Amino acid sequence: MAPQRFDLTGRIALVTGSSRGIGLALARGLGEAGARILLNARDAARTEAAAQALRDDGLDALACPFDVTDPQEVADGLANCEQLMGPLDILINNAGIQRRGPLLDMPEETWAEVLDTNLTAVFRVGREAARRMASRKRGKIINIASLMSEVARPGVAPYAAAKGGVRLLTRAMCVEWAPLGINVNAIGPGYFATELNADLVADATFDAWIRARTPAGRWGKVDELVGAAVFLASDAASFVHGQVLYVDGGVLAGL
Ligand code: GCO
Repeated sequence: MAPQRFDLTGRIALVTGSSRGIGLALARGLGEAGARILLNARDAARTEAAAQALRDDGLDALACPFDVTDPQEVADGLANCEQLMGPLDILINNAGIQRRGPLLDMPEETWAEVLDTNLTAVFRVGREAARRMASRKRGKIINIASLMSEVARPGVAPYAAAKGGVRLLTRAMCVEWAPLGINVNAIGPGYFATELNADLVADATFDAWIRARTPAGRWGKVDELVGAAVFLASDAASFVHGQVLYVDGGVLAGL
């Protein structure tokens, strides 16, 4: 039995972009730690299917679909979340997209789409959640950054720019919202075998490069991110503020 400090029993958590991949794994993990889970994605049917799968496994989960890139949908969505389940204790800002291509040829709309989803939406959903949490002087916000909050590689400039922004937005949120009783931190995943990276996993050359570049010698498994999320969402991290916890198999540790 985990010590009380890691217990999330009764805490209400919203995870954006949680119909699959890292978001779904984090939602499941918070649920297994006792939290009541609100799943979110744009696709209502897929979000409901994911919530049903968690309920089938005995977890307390509901679907709350909305588009994190639409300000009105975010405002209405957070209100709906609290009507569905109650006051929000935990937000994981996970929703994100990847659009790869050479920066020289990067279309304006591609750049804007990535920055809007991966950075501006973190601000937008975070602001809405923080307004609610501040009234209760209590809350946990966990932004999903990336090892690309620190380093880049060719072909992912908008993603890296956005995730670099998430690192400093996390600190900006911290310095304004810690006095309001809200812990804001981030998790920085390394390379994980998810739908977002399916093409990379299938590319034998990239797969070999990542395995050689990662001291742990392999891709991460999405459930290996759960411990960091439960820790940052729990009372065990009550004095942890403004940090990015990298879960990257050691990639950022060396050349
Ligand atoms: C890529 C990948 C990365 C991943 C990685 C870092 O094209 O290099 O999509 O951007 O997101 O898991 O978070």
